[in-house]
Amino acid sequence: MAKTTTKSAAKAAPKTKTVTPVSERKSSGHLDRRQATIRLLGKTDDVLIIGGIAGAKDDAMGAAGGDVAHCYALGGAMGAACAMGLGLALAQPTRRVFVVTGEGELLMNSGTLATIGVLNPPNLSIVVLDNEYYGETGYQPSHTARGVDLVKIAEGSGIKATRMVTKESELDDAARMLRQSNGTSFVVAKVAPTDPERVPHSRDGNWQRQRFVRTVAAWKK
Ligand SMILES: Cc1ncc(C[n+]2csc(CCOP(=O)(O)OP(=O)(O)O)c2C)c(N)n1
Repeated sequence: MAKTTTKSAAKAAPKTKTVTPVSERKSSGHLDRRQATIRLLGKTDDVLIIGGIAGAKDDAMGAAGGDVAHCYALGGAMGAACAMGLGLALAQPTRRVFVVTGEGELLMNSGTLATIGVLNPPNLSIVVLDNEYYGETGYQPSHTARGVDLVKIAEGSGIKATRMVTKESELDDAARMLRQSNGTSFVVAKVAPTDPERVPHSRDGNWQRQRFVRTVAAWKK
């Protein structure tokens, strides 16, 4: 009897991805995600950046000038961005470390904020791009669309320098706080649920990791 191979089964039942059309996406956020990231991070030559899964990594790379060595862009490891940023900030206390993450990713591992609040590295700056959707997987509404407030979770975790940014006029002040705070800083930017502009980048995670590690080591000297 002929066996059904995985390949032919996949052919018989093609994967479908339902995406909520842009016109049906409702969010309280209006900021342009890429422009907000650029304004919040500012000049990035002298900082280390962890770009979270999905659109956040494109926005992080977009703000950093592309697929550059000092920006580590996550793929697949949802929930890891803030934890990686924390480890990096502790290991590199003389460098500013930016984490750019989506609210969906942070919701997956929001307990990390408690550890960040306790350890409180002053060189760690976290930017959450909150579009109130799990965009990458088709724009399913996330918990922040239903009242969950990540700024309050950060504050309850002991992070003192926090800001919710909803308007362009609030970006510069938030950017200053991200650079100048004497403890970990945390900004949620309420962004519009538009598709993030993709940035071409290497998908070889091992190569990317090695490039990032080499950059950190070279900067240390
Ligand atoms: C453990 C795990 N669960 C689910 C996924 C699938 N996944 C990838 S990105 C994503 C949504 C990310 O949402 P958010 O961080 O809000 O970013 P957005 O796409 O909205 O910019 C999901 C559910 C994953 N990669 N890993």
